Amino acid sequence: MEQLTKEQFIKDFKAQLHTDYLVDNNEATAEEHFRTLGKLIKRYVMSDWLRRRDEIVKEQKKTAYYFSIEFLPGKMLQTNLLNLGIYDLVTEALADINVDLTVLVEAERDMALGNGGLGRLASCFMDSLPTIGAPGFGNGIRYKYGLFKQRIVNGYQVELPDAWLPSEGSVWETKKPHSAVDVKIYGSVYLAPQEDGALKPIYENVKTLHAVPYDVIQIGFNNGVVNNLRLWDVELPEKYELDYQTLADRRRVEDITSFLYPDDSSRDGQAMRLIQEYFMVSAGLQTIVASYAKMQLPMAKIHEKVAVHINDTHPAMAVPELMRILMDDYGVKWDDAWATTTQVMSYTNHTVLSEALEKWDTGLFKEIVPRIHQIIGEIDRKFVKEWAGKVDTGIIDRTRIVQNNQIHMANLAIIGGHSVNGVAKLHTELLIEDVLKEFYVLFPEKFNNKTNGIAQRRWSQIANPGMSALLDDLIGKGWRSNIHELSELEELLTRSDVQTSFYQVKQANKQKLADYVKKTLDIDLPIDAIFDVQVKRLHAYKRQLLNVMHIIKLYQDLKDDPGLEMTPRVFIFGAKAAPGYHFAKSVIKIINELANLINYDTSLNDKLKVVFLENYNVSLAELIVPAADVSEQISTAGKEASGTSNMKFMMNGALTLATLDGANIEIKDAVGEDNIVIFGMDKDAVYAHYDKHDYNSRAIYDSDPTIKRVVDAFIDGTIPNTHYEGHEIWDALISYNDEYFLLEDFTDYAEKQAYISELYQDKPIWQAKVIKNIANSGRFSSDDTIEGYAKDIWGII
Ligand code: OX2
Repeated sequence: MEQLTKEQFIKDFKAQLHTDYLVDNNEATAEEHFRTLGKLIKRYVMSDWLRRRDEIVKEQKKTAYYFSIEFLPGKMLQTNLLNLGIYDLVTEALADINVDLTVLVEAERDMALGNGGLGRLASCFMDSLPTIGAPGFGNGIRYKYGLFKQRIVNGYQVELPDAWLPSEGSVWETKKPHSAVDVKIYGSVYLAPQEDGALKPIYENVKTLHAVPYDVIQIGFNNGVVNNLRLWDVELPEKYELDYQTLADRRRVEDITSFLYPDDSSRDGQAMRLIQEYFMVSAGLQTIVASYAKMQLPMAKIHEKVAVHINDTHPAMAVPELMRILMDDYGVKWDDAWATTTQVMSYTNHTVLSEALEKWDTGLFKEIVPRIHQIIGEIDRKFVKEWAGKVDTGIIDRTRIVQNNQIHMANLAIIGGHSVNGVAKLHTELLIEDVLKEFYVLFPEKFNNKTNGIAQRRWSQIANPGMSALLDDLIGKGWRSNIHELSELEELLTRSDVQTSFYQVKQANKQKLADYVKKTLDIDLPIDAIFDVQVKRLHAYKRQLLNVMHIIKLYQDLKDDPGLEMTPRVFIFGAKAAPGYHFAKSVIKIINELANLINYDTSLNDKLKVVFLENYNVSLAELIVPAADVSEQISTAGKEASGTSNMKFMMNGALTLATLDGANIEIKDAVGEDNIVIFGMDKDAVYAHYDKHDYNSRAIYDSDPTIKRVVDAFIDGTIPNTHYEGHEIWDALISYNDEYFLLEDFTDYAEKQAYISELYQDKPIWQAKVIKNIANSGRFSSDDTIEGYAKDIWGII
């Protein structure tokens, strides 16, 4: 953008306010101020945005498209100001006219079109792609309702719709009706032989959806590059309005882009989900192929200009859809279409949990996307034929796409692409050795690792301005554009004035969080306590329950001996449970009731506090992460693919308490064993139990009185109002043999927690570790991660 002055900005701001709202600055609401600023930002970047588009077309740059059913940007205002390089100017200019930027920030609603790590990673990549100057665009769905809003009522999670989208639309998006495309679903299709011997698909009774794109600006950091996140919305096509005569028919269409993850416990819900996936994939690919076609290059060489990334299995239909478009719309022969499709596509796996590897009923495919069903059948048939006689038939049976009338989406993505990556070293190893090992036999060359990263600007400069200012003082401002300069802190680890400064920043951040907790929950948090934080989705494998068990132990210890010397602790949780995930909801109830029990027990003398923060989301994370002393990353080894909050905490100077799982291992490698606290079984120990079937939680329970007492607290009335949930948990741990090995890891976990308490007392040692963590966090930048994707997988830079 052009050089901007404060005066010019104020002029622009006031004029925009007049134009849009007919109000003067001092009359406008925070919401009006926010939207006005958003619009101005868009105006300022418009020429960069257009230039970017033209340059890609003119120079015929190879472009990557990141297809993801989730994007979780949170708020965009601060990131956009920062990346444009006008954050300070705008803050000051607004202050000059009595407008407080922080109030505007509050007025923006979180864009939560994702559940957790997977969607947040996609958004970190959307920030990093323009920042490294790479032509990489997002492709997803413009859900009207994002991830549900969580309220806690009587300790229980209640889910409310998240109506994030204002009626006038998001300020960051631009609707592009002229770029709309039609997507066909349902009906039937048969192949009619043509004179030249080719087969032409003839469709009957299809329903047509109108896919309208909304382009959301993605601004690179201080480099004038603006990329695009394209989100698709559904509309009723006027041309086909007779297909949708009743209100119910129309509603059903509108619902396609209403919710992120519609409830898929019914067949209807599953149909909706499948339509969402196809809708996004088809609309995206039709557009991409059409713009490639304009280049007038051979269609069978589309991989030279286009890369499509399948983020988790949801967009895996990109493989047959690209085949369909190339063959049916552009007349490319199967073999040529297949050769180019497999070079266009690449896939990231985000989990080893088998329940998350999507499988679809073939009947549903046949009904909703009949042509795609046919093409998948043919890909599958050819796959089996190609490998017959070359490898064990068992391998073919287990890797093929269609098995027992189910379509395996991961298999489709792997067979139909040229790259499969895991998201941390251990995760990729596990894919190769275990989860996808038979694919590794077939296609070893496809496998590679890309350890996750985070958009460091958001998690340092925006979320932690206090720390950022301190870093400027200590090592200069270079780290703001080159995060690796943080390593210069290595030389300052033991300087006591530096340690004190970092400590003061942390205390101020803790105070800010404490104020929020006071305001929202009316609980007083002592900021000299250790702030011990576990924020992430609630899932059994993430073991929030292990954390709970340790809190129960501390509570019991303090009740036994109220005079017990103990570093005061504040345990902070934030977690949403999937609406249908019963066990996870019971854990939330237990945490809340335990918090009530502990927080109001004056005999504990403020040594222990527990808070469950409602509605954990990106904005809340920006408040919580900078305030943490301890980062809990305690999943059963081998289960957490990577984790990304672990990186955010580290960057903000929290000490990681972790199992050797996911990216925790790489954090350990980065900071050294002395600067992270590791406990529990490693992946080999966990797998040894799987192999030998020798785990016996009841034996541990029977032989260890401390553990027995903790576990019994779930059912002996210690925690009020949890009769039902307590029994459910007790049963999971004892009757059903503790699937995630909490009991086995408990003793070590509690010991390491005691060690942390001691360590915290020794400020110079603690602070040196804090600074060491910050100093080494640069390696988890998503700029670097995405550079790996851009070079190795997509070949776009
Ligand atoms: C998450 C993984 O659980 C997490 O470990 C990882 O850091 C994140 O993806 C980004 O890669 N849904 N969410 C995930 O996997 C799936 C499936």
